[in-house]
Amino acid sequence: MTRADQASHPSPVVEIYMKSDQLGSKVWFDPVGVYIEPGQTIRWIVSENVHTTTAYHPRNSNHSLRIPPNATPWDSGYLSPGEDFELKFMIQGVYDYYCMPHEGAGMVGRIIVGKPTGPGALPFDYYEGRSDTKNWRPVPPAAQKEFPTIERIMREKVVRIKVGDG
Ligand SMILES: [Cu+2]
Repeated sequence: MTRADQASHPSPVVEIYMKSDQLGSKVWFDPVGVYIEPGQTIRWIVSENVHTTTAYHPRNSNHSLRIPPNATPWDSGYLSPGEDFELKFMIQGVYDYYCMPHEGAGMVGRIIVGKPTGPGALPFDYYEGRSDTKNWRPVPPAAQKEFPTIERIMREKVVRIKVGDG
């Protein structure tokens, strides 16, 4: 690959930091919303506290499906400061994920790979009333409101939560 080729291609790895304030009362993914192209890799890195990155998928403790149906769900397990977890995304769509200990505190994130399609693009209650999804756990209200909209991620490509302005 020539230097010019490299410059015209997106960076192969995009980093998302897993953050916490000193008291652990505020926890978040930074950035909270990211747009990438198929073939790019996300690397989650813990800055403070202990976190997971876990896909919204029934295989992860019956959480509702909010990644493309043919994509493989992930769960990093608990990660400590300095540890990281990497995943390469090949299938287009919206991927919603959470931090296991902090989902109720609203620590969630959204990745869009190419086209913003799939269950992650649907309302949070899209599956209600279906018999095969009876045991699915809904996204908690505190988490629902932390997801950046698809429109905003498509427009800005990288969306960060502002911390400290109340
Ligand atoms: Cu967390």
